[in-house]
Amino acid sequence: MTKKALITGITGQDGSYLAEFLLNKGYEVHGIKRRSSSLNTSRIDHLYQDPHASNRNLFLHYGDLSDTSNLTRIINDVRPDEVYNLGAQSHVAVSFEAPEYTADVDAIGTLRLLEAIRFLGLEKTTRFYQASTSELYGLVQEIPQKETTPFHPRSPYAVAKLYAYWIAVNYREAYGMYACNGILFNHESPRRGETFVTRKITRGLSNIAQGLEQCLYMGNMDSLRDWGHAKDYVRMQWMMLQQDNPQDYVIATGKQYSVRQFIEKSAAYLGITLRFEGNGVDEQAIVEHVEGDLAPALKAGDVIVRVDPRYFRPAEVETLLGDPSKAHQDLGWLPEITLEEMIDEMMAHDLDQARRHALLKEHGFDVALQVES
Ligand code: NDP
Ligand code: GDR
Repeated sequence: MTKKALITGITGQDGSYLAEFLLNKGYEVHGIKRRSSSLNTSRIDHLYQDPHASNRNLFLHYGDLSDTSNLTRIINDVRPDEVYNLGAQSHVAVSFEAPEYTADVDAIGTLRLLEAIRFLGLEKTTRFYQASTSELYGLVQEIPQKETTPFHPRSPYAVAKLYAYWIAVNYREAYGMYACNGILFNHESPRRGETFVTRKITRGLSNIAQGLEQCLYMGNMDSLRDWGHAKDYVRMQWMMLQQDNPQDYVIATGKQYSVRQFIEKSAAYLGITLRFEGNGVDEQAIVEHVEGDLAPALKAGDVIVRVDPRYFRPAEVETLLGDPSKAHQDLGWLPEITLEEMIDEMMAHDLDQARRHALLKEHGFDVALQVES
């Protein structure tokens, strides 16, 4: 029998990689996408199947985590073997601006899904994965953080995710549901949203190298994170639902770098070395040396990164470092993609985009038409 999976957040970074992964495993994949005024499916367009084609195995349903009847109807129609709840207002800084919406979608949205599964009598057959987060640790109580480390959330996003974490545990204990939490540390890729710090850096530096922008404005560059690759992490999301008993797992690399180090490594891809001067709100990064031809717009002495306090958060999570030993011991999971490989992939992608824009800007569309003819 073909297994059916339902993914909330299929149009997001993780949802797109998970959909690919499950389709490769032979699953019938159903995804919930939101109605928006412009198209929001660019991450999964390569998976799109014509609704008229036979043998389809990818189906998209309009829906929203704030809409109980809609979620209940979709689950009733699909009757999924596995539900992956990846949908969320996932930006920590934005959650300070939209705390109530974040709580509705990230916390109560999770409850709505669990309740729909139970209400439809599927609690013994449908397995549930909850996208929990290292942000739960917030003001960290122990280094590195593992499954038993106490939580201290530091943002409306993290507090909403704390509710979601515990309601998944509660449905497991109260109703015997196969529900589990993946406590995932930051994971990135070329598909990462453009306003998260890693993508902001790889995209910003690529644009600056090609003369499309002058300077990258950053928040707290001392912040320390444990960054992995999204492809490695979605594999573990699936593995967590294939066990005899549901359990919660930390997924991380066990290595930590600062935002400043991420900038240095990304700049190195372009052949640029940087000198950081000042600290706090005065800090800036100055080009020391340019090698090769990947950054034609830059020369020594250019200031390409400055701190802008508007990106500081009302409460910051200064340091996160995960201990993924339980995932390794129980499931044999280890990350396969290194930070350097991931930065290379992100830089190659964003530099390619920047070059295209720079070429079009310089020569106009007419040149492209001439080449075509
Ligand atoms: P993204 O922000 O890339 O994707 C979020 C997805 O949720 C998008 O498909 C988005 O739709 C959808 N969504 C947002 N609001 C709603 C809503 N009201 N109803 C239905 N769907 C909605 O996140 P990631 O892929 O990076 O992360 C996936 C999950 O994992 C999230 O829950 C996130 O909080 C969590 N997480 C992420 C980590 C990371 O480092 N990436 C680490 C730990 C946890 P649209 O495309 O229309 O915006
Ligand atoms: P985070 O990711 O808040 O950890 O949440 P983000 O990339 O936004 O920030 C990481 C760290 O970098 C600092 N920072 C900046 N961040 C952004 N976005 N923009 C800046 O200009 C900037 N300058 C410095 C931040 O202050 C922070 O310390 C991500 C999301 O994917 C969550 O959904 C997920 O739960 C967690 O990772 C684990």
